[in-house]
Amino acid sequence: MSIIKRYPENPILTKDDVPYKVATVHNAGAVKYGGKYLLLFRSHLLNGRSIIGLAESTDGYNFKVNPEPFMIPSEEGDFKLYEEYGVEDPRITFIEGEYLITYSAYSRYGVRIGLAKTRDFKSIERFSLITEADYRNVVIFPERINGLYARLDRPHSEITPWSIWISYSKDLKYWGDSKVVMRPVKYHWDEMKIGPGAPPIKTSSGWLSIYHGVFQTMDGSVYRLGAALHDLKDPSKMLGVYDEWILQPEEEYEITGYVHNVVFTCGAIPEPDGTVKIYWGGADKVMCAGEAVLDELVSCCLNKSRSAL
Ligand code: BMA
Repeated sequence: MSIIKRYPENPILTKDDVPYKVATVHNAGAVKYGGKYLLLFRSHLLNGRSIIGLAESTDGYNFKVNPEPFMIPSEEGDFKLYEEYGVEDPRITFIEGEYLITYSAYSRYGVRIGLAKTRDFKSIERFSLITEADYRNVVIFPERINGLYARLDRPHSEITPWSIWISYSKDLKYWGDSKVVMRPVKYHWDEMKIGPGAPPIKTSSGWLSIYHGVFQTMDGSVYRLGAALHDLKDPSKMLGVYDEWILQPEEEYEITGYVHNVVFTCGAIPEPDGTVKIYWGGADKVMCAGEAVLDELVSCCLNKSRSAL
């Protein structure tokens, strides 16, 4: 049996649930806010560029989409320049009273990461562009570690398959002390590239990271999800990387869509009962949800680990 139990009524959101014109609903960041579950989801417009919408729910499965988009490309300054082609794949971290949203900003200059902040999911302040080009998948830890903000990210490189790195910051603006923490493994389900998925979740055994891994086939790339555990005090240290995937495209809505054979997560919500709700885009077209037990994911990482580097 799969370690992630799919919600039986998946998909939980499709373009038909969106009151404005979009082609897809996928790759949503997720958070609990004011007793509700919120998703910030990506949608392709009919020109192929992406914007971000907001949906809310009382049970984490039945969502209602706001009448207006939440984030569209900025009209101001540097953000305007670097968001020209769209904003994609938001991740949300609650830290010190604020919700931090990291998102991919696309432009003629490549893809880089923007950081925006909100306290109420109504107004949003674009804070800074926190990478140069050729980065995606930035997730910020929900606590400072040794006094510093910490993030996982995925730079693009020609020399090694795209890997997961860690960096630190005093102010969320300037990042450094970067180190590679995890690499794809040759002839393995994640051999082509990996990237952080949901922001890390604190458990008593370590920071649990749900990431995506890609395998290239004669029929294109297959996106799956995996799990890894980082040391609580020094998250650059890997305690284990589960050898097997935890989710792969199996249902019709994951196999066929805008891009076939994709499950891609940007958010997961830990619950007080030790379960975690995981949200993923199915085939870059719809939003799906499922549930897992945190302890089980942690023991997979600790008991059946492949090498991290
Ligand atoms: C990645 C990103 C994701 C997308 C995935 C599968 O490179 O563009 O947003 O879900 O490809 O198409």
